[in-house]
Amino acid sequence: MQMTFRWFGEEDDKVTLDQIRQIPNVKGIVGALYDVPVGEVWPVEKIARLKNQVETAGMTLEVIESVNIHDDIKIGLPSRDKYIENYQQTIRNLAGFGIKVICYNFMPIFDWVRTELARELPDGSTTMGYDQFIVDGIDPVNMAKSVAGDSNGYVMPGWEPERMAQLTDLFEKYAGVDEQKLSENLRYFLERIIPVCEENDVKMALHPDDPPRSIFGLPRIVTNFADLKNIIEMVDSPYNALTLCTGSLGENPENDVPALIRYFAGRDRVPFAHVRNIKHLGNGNFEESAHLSEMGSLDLYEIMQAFHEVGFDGYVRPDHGRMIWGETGRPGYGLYDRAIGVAYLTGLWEAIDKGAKAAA
Ligand SMILES: [Mn+2]
Repeated sequence: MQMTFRWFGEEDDKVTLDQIRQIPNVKGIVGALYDVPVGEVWPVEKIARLKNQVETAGMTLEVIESVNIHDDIKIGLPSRDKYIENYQQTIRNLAGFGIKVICYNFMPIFDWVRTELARELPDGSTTMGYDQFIVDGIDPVNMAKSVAGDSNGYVMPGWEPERMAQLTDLFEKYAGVDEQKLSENLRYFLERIIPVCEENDVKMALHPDDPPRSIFGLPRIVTNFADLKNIIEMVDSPYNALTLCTGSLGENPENDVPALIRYFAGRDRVPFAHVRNIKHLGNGNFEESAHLSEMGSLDLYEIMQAFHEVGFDGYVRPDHGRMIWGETGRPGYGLYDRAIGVAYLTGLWEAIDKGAKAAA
């Protein structure tokens, strides 16, 4: 297991690389370029600058989250071929700087969705929550406006204002795209991308949909065991892989997260994992709890045990954290609670690892 931490860049993250370096066990940064429009080639100069910043701070840059997929690829428009060519070139450019994993998602229009970004918990911390009843009753165009106004001045991933302005237009373009069509479009993309990944030793790691179910009538194809199995079989290569996000998959109580880890990480298809807890509140509702097992609905010990059992040596990062100790900033991405998450996951791993060695 290689512990990493997500960082949004000098201009757009209150958390500094120097702070991250002081979290025990964090060796690498999960980064991205945020000023390259979706669909364009990532310029080598900008990748070089990011890598240099991270290495100057004493860490490595081997995981990118995310290189986003242009909607024309997901919709299957003729213009997708141009965007796929650009994506291939971005893979080559990133490989030139030692990038090993690219995290991406294949959700139409929206990235992850929450209905509350600062729900107060009994201990006074705040966290993100999701209420299915609110989502069912909402006009997504208005939802986008409320998120834009409620994220402390930060742009939420996938919720960039310029995209949100085109929301009505996007919904029209997706009108003919059902789950089968979306799935075909993912296959089309992977068939053209994975050979380039194989040549350049970069793994594509698809992040599950969040929440793992259809919302706003849009198709979702990365939600459960059957979906994940279907995806890794579309192109049978270790380079066609998954980002196993315990929180996103765990939002559906029917997903057995340790079993998913044993199956997919056990087949060498999980180069990157997001590990966090989630608390089920019934009727599809949930909130993001602290990482500690007893604070939520997932057993983080069993999750780390499952990774250990299959000899996992990929990259891990704590996922979203709560806002604690008066910290303000990008929802889900403060310093303190994520640092506590790293310490907890690292402690679990050390205990599991030493226990396994003692028993051997
Ligand atoms: Mn995640």
